[in-house]
Amino acid sequence: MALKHELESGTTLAHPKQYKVFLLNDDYTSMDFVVDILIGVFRKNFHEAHAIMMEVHQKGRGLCGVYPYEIAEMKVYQVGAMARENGFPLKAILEEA
Ligand code: TYC
Repeated sequence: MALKHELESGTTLAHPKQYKVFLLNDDYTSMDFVVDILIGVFRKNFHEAHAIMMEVHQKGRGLCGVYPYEIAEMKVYQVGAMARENGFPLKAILEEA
């Protein structure tokens, strides 16, 4: 739906869909590695990263950020690649926001 200012100004602004990126829990990835991923890939500070990691650990998944599709997809890919390089099964998924 067009925004009010778009209707009033006669312009159409692009507002691409946003995608949520979630980390998934597993039994093997170290807590420290998940915190490092949240800081390095999702730009969280240590406090936020630790809280998200614990939420994933306790609830099964946790929201890491909301991005345009191409950015969300790249973050999912980076998590998978860094996890594989470090021998962990850690996985991220995306979902339409
Ligand atoms: N459950 C893992 C452990 O006990 C920690 C963990 C947290 C793994 C978050 C993945 O996305 C994850 N070592």
